[in-house]
Amino acid sequence: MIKTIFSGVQPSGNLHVGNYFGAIKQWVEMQNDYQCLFCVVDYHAITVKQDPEVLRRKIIETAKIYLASGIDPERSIIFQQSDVKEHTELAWILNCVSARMADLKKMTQFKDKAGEGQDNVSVGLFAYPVLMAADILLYNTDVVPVGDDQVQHVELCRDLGKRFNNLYGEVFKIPEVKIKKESARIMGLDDPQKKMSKSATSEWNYLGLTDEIEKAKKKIMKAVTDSGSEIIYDKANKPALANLLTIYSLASDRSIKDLEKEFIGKGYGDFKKGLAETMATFLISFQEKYSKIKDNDVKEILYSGAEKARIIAQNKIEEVRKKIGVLS
Ligand code: ATP
Ligand code: LTN
Repeated sequence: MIKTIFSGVQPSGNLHVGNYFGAIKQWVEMQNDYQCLFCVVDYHAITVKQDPEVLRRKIIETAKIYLASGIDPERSIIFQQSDVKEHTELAWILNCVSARMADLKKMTQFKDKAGEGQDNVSVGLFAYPVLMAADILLYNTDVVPVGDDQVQHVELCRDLGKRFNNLYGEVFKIPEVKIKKESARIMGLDDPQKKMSKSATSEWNYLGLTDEIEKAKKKIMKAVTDSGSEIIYDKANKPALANLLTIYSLASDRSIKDLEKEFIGKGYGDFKKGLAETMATFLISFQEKYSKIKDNDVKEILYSGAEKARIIAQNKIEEVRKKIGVLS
């Protein structure tokens, strides 16, 4: 039987090459072999403050990025999370019957995002991994392709699913996580110790997929580098260069070894110029596809995606409701 994959991106901030190489690119490659659901997870985005107008815009932009990347709505289901109410319904049920405070307190993303002010962030930010578990469990998902910052959340999803099954019998399929080793964690251009992130405080942290080309080149030229001048991949001693080499290799489809050879005897300046040109070519081609997609077409795709997703989700939630005793 054909296996199912489920994944999603939050419509917050500007999607960057980390999102693309870490997550979306592998979705595109998996479309031939799996039944795919790709969600724009807007109810995850509201765990932190959002401007309603900007959020509306970002939902469309995120779906456009899926399409421009090569997600095919004829083969894959693309939809908006808030359009399928079963996600929040199942999240509530899991909050009550499966999730424990102690599980959620361990989540490193929560600790990072909440920082010192844990008492003042929304309850939603704390409970966010339970909503993510609901997203995944509703669709009998086999595989969840994500970047490595989400691995802990998928593991929690597995635990919540198993705990429910132990209490009520086999209702949920327990999914596997899938990461692409070489691109699972792209680091920030301004700080190679932190992952590239769309909610970064500085725009010099990320290379946005819709960044203006000259700006993107400037970001590369300004990216921090390490001491020394040799172009070699050495993650421990040259983390900034290792990250730039990774991005170069992914954007050009060339091996890191090959790039090291090309830059023997050359310095960071030449290397960055090469990367800036390669990135420009990549972004121009991406943005050409992106700009051709019309908002109204995106809205229709999301609408019909939600109709398809809802059928699967409704079946699962009925089963769950029966098990816990709220459906006669
Ligand atoms: P935010 O900073 O708002 O949390 P984000 O940049 O981490 O956003 P998400 O929407 O949380 O992006 O992530 C979407 C997908 O992209 C997830 O699968 C995530 O693991 C992946 N991803 C995010 N950042 C990176 C990165 N720097 N490298 C590789 N994959 C990433
Ligand atoms: N939490 C994820 C986005 C997300 C997701 C999901 C990913 C929400 N639901 C289900 C995979 C499967 C993030 O912030 N990157």
